Amino acid sequence: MYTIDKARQIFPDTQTADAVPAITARFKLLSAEDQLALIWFAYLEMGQTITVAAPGAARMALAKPTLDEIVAMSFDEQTKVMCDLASKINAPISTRYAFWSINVKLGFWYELGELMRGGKVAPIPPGYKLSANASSVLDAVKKVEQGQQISLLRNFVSDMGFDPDVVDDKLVAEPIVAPTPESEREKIFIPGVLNQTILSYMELLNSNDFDQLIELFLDDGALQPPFQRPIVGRESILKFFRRDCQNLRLMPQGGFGEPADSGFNQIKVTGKVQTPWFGQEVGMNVAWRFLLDENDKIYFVAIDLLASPAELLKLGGN
Ligand code: ECH
Repeated sequence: MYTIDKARQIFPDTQTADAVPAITARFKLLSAEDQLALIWFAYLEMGQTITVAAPGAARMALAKPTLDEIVAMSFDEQTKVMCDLASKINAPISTRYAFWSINVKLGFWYELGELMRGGKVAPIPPGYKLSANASSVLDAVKKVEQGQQISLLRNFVSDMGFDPDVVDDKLVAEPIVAPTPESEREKIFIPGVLNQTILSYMELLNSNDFDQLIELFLDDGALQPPFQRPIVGRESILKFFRRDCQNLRLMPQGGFGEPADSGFNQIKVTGKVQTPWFGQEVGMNVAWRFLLDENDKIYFVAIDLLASPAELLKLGGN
């Protein structure tokens, strides 16, 4: 029989982008000032090649009152709010922030960045000099590929705020979009993969049809997002889909399957994923490692950010 822990080990030769957790860990050791300045410099540099899509009004509505509050403050107070967020200090805005879904957090910082540019919010002090450690972390960020860079920024933003043990049900997330009508859904073909569960998984996620998507999972199934622990059980996975997975574009390119223990099947798919934040400008190289039971229900799926594009080709037979 499989356990989630054993399932996590399928396709062990998949090389994930371990630069991302390594750089994230080094980032966490920096001072709040250095963290904010580093992100600012990294963001400016990335802005030369890619543009963030401005978040929609629905997402911004949740952060708007807080942004208005910040704009009304003095520069010193604004700087303190940002430093409190980075140092995860127990302060009103830091606590509020902890309850926002990742996309609300990103939208909040997107807008602060615009306000900093426009002179309405305190900038990073002109001429700010990063510590030696911080510039070495910044160099590391600049060296990895774009999909890994945006994953790093997302990690930095998601770790901020004072987290008094956030309860899932109290999380504040943007409204749920309607699933794409059946007639407008795009059919998925994956060379090497005929399994209908896998094809449906991709089509349903691309259509924001989370209610159908969750039906593909076993009750005690699990989903492991990149660099995270598995989310276990249908209820938790569905919450995650609704909260964090709207408007993704999965573009599988190839895959293969093979029988596993106890009548299960393991299937590995590789391809690209686009986030609504960057659209076609950034295609992240990912692998999906599926473990299906004898009725083709998903017991486990891991989504990995790959170390390099070469990993896309590491499919059966080598
Ligand atoms: C400024 C300076 C002060 C401090 C800060 C600033 C602002 C920073 C800003 C940063 C914006 C960053 C953004 C990053 C977005 C990253 C998105 C990513 C998405 C990855 C998604 C994946 C999906 C995978 C999945 C698949 C499945 O099959 C199942 C579901 C799931 C500059 C002011 C902070 C504004 C916008 C990396 C890989 C494929 C697991 C979700």
